[in-house]
Amino acid sequence: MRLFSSPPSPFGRKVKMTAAITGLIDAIEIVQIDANDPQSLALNPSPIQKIPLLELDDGHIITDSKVICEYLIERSGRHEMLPDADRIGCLTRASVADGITEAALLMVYERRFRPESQINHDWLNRQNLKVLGGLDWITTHIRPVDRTPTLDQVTLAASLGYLDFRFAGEWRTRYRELALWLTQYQQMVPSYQATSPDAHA
Ligand SMILES: N[C@@H](CCC(=O)N[C@@H](CS)C(=O)NCC(=O)O)C(=O)O
Repeated sequence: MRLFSSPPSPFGRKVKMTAAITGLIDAIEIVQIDANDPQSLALNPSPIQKIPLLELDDGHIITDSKVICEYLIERSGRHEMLPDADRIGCLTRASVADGITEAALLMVYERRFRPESQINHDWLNRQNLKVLGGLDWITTHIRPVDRTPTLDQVTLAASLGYLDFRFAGEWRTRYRELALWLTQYQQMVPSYQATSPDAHA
């Protein structure tokens, strides 16, 4: 299998952590996509030019990080990552964590792709409210880290890691419980450190 991703991608990080936890990481070749290099971008078979994308050995593609993670969980048989008894709850918490990441990513893109004079501060504020609303909600819904983390926990860790990476960890002052939660996650899940944007995983 080939995973098209890039070190800073929070969605790619989620998939890499899931691959490590499910024991499938060694079956995956990682193809680094450089968003600033058109030749590199052309390598990605995604029809919508997004990463991460997983290409199977038979050429089929799987897009969207949540779908890729579900595939890896299914293929590995590690169903405790997405327990039947709480499947919808787990996917909902994962969706809120993904929503935090999406809003944060839109804020990064707003500054990256517009000249300073055209940056829409109302839009930035709107996205920031989604980040804060998501963090508020997830604070009261996330569970302590298990020995095998569940998909929502992996998703949240990738999301908080992205806020650390792109927003200098500003969230930590207001969300101390989540900061503690992330410390525990980091201690229990070695692939968190291994997939840090700085580790070029
Ligand atoms: N819902 C998608 C989001 C993927 C996504 O937005 N990836 C970003 C990089 S982290 C991307 O490909 N951005 C390029 C673009 O939107 O053109 C997923 O979970 O995989």
